[in-house]
Amino acid sequence: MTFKTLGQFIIEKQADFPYAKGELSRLLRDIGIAAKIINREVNKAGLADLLGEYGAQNIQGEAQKKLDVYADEQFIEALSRGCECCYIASEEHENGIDLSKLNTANRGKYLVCIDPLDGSSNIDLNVSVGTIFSIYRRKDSDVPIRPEEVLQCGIEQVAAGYVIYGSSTMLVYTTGKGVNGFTLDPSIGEFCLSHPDMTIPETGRTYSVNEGNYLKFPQYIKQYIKYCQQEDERTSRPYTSRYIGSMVADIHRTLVIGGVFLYPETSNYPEGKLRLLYECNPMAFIIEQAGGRAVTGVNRILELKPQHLHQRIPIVIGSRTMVDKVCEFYIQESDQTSSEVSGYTFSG
Ligand code: AHM
Ligand code: MG
Repeated sequence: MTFKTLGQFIIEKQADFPYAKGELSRLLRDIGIAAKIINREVNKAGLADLLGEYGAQNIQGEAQKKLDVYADEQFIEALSRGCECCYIASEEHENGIDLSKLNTANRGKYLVCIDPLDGSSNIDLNVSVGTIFSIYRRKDSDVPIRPEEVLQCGIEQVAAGYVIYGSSTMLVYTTGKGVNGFTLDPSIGEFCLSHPDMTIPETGRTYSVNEGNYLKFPQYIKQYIKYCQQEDERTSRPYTSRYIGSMVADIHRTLVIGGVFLYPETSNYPEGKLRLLYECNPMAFIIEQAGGRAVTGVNRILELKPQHLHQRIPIVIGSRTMVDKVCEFYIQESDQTSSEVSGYTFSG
């Protein structure tokens, strides 16, 4: 049986973009290469002294793991080598990295936002972790880059994807024309097309939320969780609860079998925990492209105008009818509390 490799697939799809001269294809290929290198290290982390803390904190005040730092270095190196990307915003860095300052020949047309190793608190436990990336196009690549250029709305993403380092390693991405998944064949070291044209089921039977935070959730989330737990044959309730605590793994399951993933605002994280640029926008783009929906509670994530690099937001994402149901509870609560709205700035 012959499989199409990621490289072949990317080249075939290049023709879908009228402006494409191969840069985006090369950028996606570079990301694929970095993912393979990280996969190699994740697989042997226990043997190669790559587990545990690095001994520093990132901008979020979170302890960095050795693999967080390793993955971050690999992506920056891979993206710096080609000249397609001129600016990187990484979850691990306070400020964006202007690659045109490191290499004056770099006139790259693309900006990349990346969470190099998401869910890294799971890494020492041999639980799936992932990489999440998002690519934007510069408005004008002839003028020097300004850091604010990376604060584009999610609808402007030209590509987004994730890599899941799980029982097998997969790369799933979209360029706005559907979602395709590739599984790494370790015998040939290539990502091969295994999940063409992925679509998320219209509804599911799984809800995914850190229920340990239940008492800290807003009322509409508590009500939705109770709704999930109630018996109702017609809607296949009670739903099953599944939460890995690794966004990539939780979203991957949600994409494949349907369901809903929620990380709402809590009293510990009043704005939500997950980051708009590195986590929520790319996942929202993928899930919408697969036919699902992604909101903050009621507002579409892809239309939020980012305020700063490390902005966090609440997220409800997954099968359309399940997200719709959460929105119903949100609206009911807002009606009760005199239409209080979230205070985010929107593009439209
Ligand atoms: P990270 O980027 O520091 O790894 O944090 C993000 C992770 C997500 O993968 C996951 O969905 C979430 O944090 C889990 O948080 P919690 O442990 O609070 O449930
Ligand atoms: Mg993360």
